[in-house]
Amino acid sequence: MNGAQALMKTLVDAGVEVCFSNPGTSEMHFVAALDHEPRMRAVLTLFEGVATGAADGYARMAGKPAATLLHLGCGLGNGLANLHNARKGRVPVVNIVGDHATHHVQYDAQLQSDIETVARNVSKWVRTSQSTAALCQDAVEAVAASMGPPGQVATLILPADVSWSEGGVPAPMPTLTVPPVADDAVVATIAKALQGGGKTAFLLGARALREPALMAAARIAAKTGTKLYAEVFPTRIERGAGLPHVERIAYLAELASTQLAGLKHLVLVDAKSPVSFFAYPGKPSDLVPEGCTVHRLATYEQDAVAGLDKLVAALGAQDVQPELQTPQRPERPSGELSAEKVCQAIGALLPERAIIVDEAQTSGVKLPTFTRGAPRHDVITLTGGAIGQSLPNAVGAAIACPDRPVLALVGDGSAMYTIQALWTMAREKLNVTTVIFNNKAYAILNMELQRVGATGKGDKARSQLDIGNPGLDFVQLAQGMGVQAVRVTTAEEFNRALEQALRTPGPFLIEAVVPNAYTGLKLKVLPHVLNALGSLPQPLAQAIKRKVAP
Ligand SMILES: Cc1ncc(C[n+]2csc(CCOP(=O)(O)OP(=O)(O)O)c2C)c(N)n1
Repeated sequence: MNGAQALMKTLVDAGVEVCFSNPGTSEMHFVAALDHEPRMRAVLTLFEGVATGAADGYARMAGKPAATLLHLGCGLGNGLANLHNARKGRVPVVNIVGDHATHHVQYDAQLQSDIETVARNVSKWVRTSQSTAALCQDAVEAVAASMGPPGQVATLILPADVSWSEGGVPAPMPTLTVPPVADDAVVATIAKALQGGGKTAFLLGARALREPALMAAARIAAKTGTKLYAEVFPTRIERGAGLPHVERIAYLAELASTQLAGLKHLVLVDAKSPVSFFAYPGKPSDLVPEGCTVHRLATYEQDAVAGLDKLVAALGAQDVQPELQTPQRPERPSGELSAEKVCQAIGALLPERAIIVDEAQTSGVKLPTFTRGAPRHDVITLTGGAIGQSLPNAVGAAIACPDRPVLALVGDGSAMYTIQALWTMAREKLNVTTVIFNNKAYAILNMELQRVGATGKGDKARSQLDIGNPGLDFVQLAQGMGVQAVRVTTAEEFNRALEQALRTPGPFLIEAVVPNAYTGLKLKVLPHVLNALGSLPQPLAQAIKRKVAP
């Protein structure tokens, strides 16, 4: 066996069964080795940001890593933004990055670069494999490192000669360590805090937003009156009818402060203490209110479900009935289309066990409300804030869960970052419905321009946020990549298009032409409303929050 063949076998034996690739010359032996390993599915992408985002989406749904195959430092660099999103979501990904043969490095040829430096920005584990004999041991260490907990990006750099030389020795996966659980003293302290009176809340993140953790947290909530919050951008949250409803912390710091105001105790479960997404002049970055004690029931390294179960037992809440979301759907919308009506239609028509990949930005503000009582579904979000994630994530989610419908909701600006994902959807015949909100703008940045206190509101500044000139034609873009597509301008057309998309096998794209929700009056008054929130009574501030969010 050569190194590449042994590596391929090792990866599949370790459970890595899909490779999202965009190869070059230095990876040719790995590509050739695919023919010797029928258990490895190879999925070609036309940009590295698609490969890395697909690996991220796959792992969020499959619960185990996929591999990427990337071409030296430049290929890895192209994939960095979505690896960043995976890192922030604590998602396991194994990068295999080809490099020049070891004897070629001295010549500083065209594609020579410092791959390890590029990799380190996103990877907890980085290694350049030094010999064919050691390669497979390196590979299983990479897979084990990626799985954590916490899940993380591991990057194995594979020199071409290590790959092509004979003498590869497949290696078995090491036994993974069992994650520790919160100790008794921590659990006792938290149990006491939750029973001590005053306002308390959980902040649930990553693995704590899946059913077992949600049910345990909801039992505690029912027993103690503790509020359940999810982190702003969940890696994967299970929600809908029959599951506990969890409110997400708002993206806008002012609204998040309203949610958290008056808390005496905040319990983190696989989540970090809440901070503002960006800094704003004169505003605090730390969102924990004064006088609130922050507790950590599960760190990233610990077992979140076991920690919650331990707390359930400490509180005697095992037999408490958790409050569960009842089934409820909005009416189908009618009339002129808006982003809000698209969200309403999705709430009305969402199929069973759908996977929503949400990168709708300003257009998705009402989505959680309209889908709250829809059939049970998963939502994947933009964990690291680096846009261009949803179309690649949808590719990976559809490959991980071929029997589930995937709905990618994406702003027109975000879609353009990794639009090539449509081609992979067509090639692999993936059941992905893509909804593009074409509002001809980077709308969220219109709002941020005001919020950061920048003075630039002239034509030159505004033109940097306007993507309607020339207008983007997503139907033609999709058709050019082999994806069936329609453009809709009314709610009735959208309802029909969504029904058609959901019953059509393979990918389908709906271009929803919607107005920019952040022009005109809303844009002018929003910063002032947000500024005033802190000084308003809680119920009024909460009511405004529901109206003006994001
Ligand atoms: C990699 C990366 N580049 C740039 C940004 C800054 N950014 C945040 S949102 C946004 C525009 C989003 O536009 P669109 O997807 O059309 O959604 P809308 O704001 O119109 O709702 C940009 C450029 C980012 N978050 N990540």
